[in-house]
Amino acid sequence: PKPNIDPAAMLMKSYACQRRTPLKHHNSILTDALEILAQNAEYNDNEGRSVAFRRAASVLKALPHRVKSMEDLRSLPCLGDHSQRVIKALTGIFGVGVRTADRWFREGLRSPDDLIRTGQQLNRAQQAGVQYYNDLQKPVTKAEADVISDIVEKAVHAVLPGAEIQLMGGFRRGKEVGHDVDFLITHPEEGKEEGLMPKITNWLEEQGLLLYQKTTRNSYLEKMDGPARAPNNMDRFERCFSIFKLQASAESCKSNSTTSVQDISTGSETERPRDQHSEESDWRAVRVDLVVSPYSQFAFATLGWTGSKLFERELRRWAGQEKHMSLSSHALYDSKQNLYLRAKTEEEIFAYLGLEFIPPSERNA
Ligand code: TTP
Ligand code: MN
Ligand code: MN
Ligand code: MN
Repeated sequence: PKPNIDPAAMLMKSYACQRRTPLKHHNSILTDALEILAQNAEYNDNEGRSVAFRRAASVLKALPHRVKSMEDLRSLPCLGDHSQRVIKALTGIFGVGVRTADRWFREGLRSPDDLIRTGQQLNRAQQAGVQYYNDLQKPVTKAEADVISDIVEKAVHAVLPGAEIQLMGGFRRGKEVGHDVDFLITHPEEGKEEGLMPKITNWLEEQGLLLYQKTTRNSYLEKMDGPARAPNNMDRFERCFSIFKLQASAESCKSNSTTSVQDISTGSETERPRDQHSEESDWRAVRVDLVVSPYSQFAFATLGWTGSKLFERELRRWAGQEKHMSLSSHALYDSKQNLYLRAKTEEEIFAYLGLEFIPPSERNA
């Protein structure tokens, strides 16, 4: 078949200073994703990669129409194989995996709006991902994480007094912003934590604080997940992927109300489909991960859920290659002695691994 030739793509100049790049353009879903990757590369001190992503995003901003097919991309300058693959994945939507994104892309869909317009069959997670797309793109601040911590603490203590709650992930490492808020929950009396998650989510739901949740049960069995099993990064704790409904603070409410509804609804550019949550509301959607761990695994779960992801990967690599041990968020197994090493604290795990203890704030690898 003859390739479709896109004249705008064919005419695209390769230097940004040769082109007109408007503020509002037609490919923001793709350019947002590319710019996040550019930022990541920047954090990892990979300037070449970062600039490559920014150039690719910039080309799409200058395109006078929405990208309609992978063919369109092929004739564009500055869009290498890698950027093309990234675009293909469209993974910026919560609940959308690479396979679904790929199918949608091949069907010509390019944005959450397209999904709504064409009446795609969406599962519950994807519906939430589309509905709260704008909110979920916005970073979560430490202040917001603190408000959510209070809510989670209240919920957990309402259904199980004596339970312990710990802020995990990026915020435990001292980050100022994150893409979500992570919590680890346990109870000093082993067994008390069993079946805790549905009670927590019920409580939150009754208070109208949950927009979406999907709970998976604990499926960890030491016998089966132990040394015989290939190391797996996914853990088997009872856990809940959720989206919280977070009321805006008094301060930001005030600044919202100074913008009149009329201002917002003029001009079709700023109008949002009804199915998407508006940015001018007095609440926002925030991704929250809740994990429940038995007390005996709490130290391993704490270490596993603090991150960063690279730090975790390197810990496991060190354990395997240098110590002949297998580390997961559940346990540490010593292959030479054929036994599980028990630990009550992260410090003990570092000691077993023959590593100097590194505090959470210095695990931002
Ligand atoms: P994330 O919340 O994905 O990452 P983060 O908190 O470091 O950064 P961000 O600000 O973007 O949210 O994951 C937190 C930690 O949890 C990470 O170290 C990996 C771990 N983790 C698991 O152990 N199992 C899992 O299934 C997932 C998704 C994460
Ligand atoms: Mn996180
Ligand atoms: Mn993340
Ligand atoms: Mn998370």
